[in-house]
Amino acid sequence: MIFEQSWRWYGPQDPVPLSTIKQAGAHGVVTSLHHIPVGEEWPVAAIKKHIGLLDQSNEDLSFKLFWNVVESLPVHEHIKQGREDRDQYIEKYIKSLENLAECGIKTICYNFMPVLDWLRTNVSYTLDDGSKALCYNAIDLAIFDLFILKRKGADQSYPPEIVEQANSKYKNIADDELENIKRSLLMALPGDQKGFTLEKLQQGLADYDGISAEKLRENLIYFLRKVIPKAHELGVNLAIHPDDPPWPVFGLPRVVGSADNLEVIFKAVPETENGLTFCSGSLGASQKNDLVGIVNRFYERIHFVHLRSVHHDSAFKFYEADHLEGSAGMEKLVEAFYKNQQKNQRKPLPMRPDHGHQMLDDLDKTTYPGYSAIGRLRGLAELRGLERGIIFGKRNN
Ligand code: CS2
Ligand code: MN
Repeated sequence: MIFEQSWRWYGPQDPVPLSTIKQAGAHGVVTSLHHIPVGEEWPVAAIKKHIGLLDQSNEDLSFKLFWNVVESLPVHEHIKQGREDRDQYIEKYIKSLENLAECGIKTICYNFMPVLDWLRTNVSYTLDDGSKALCYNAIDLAIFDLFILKRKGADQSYPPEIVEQANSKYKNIADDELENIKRSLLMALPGDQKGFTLEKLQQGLADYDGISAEKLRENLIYFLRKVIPKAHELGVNLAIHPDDPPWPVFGLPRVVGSADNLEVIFKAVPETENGLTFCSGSLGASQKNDLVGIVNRFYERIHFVHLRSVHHDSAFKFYEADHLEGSAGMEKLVEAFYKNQQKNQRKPLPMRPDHGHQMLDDLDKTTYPGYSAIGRLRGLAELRGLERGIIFGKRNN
């Protein structure tokens, strides 16, 4: 197979249980220790306890689940900001890598986005078939930035036509639409129960005052220069997740959004343990990114794959499409993985169907945005079919 079928699990508090993962046909469980505060060491005992939860679910069935990827081992903000005490957090990060390696977990996903992770202006965008998707609309983002956050200089962050449209939409906006924009943007990230408040966001932005994209990149490279030699020794692969969306937001720099960005990061620290989580949805949010080109260019460094697609209504608005639709060009993309795998003789890469639509019975349930069961099950099933078809076609040609 091209991919090791995988599924993200948020731990015991995840409304989608391990039994669903089995029935979705995934063996690889992508998970994290969400209860440990960012920056703290992950003790061996805590890692083993988490593995134990999977083992329990394996007791009576021959269908076995295993923890194949950590998503994420988050990087403390002081490392991203290059604060004086960063080395202390880097040491703890390395300690966590050692402990994970000791427990046999050797693929680690992380990101380097300041303050925020993915950002959407509507986490319940209704599609024509009645299912719900995550949507990003720069006009709504500008409304939030200009009129709710009231960030100094916000109007300079958007093209004039967006500012103009935000101004005119804001004049007549309904209260519930405005509330939905605010709620979506401040959404608790999966696993982070506490959620974001306006004040926390403002404080986060203030902490990055004066930190340019150049500086952020330097701080990433500083981190990698310390961590990658250790990962190399341990046989651990780090896999940076691209920024989503792959451009600056709220004046915060973002430096992991294009092939050029990746080139700089990989050149600075050439070991292949300095790797990539190839996320077609995040990279594909920018129409400038050539997804197949990125796979071909960086294949040896891709240690983990997120597959999903986006539909661009315009250069300023996209929503998450069905996995085989939208702009990702999923057939060509999966084929590119197949060809590179043949050439490089690599084992199947862990792949999960990043997000899915909220649909069918899940429409009445509360789950993490993008992480309801049925939409991801549909995505995974379609991708599995595509994968089988490609392998079958190539073998019989
Ligand atoms: C994920 C990211 O849900 C998602 O979009 O792909 O949140 C991802 O887990 C992190 O950025 C990785 O550190
Ligand atoms: Mn992703």
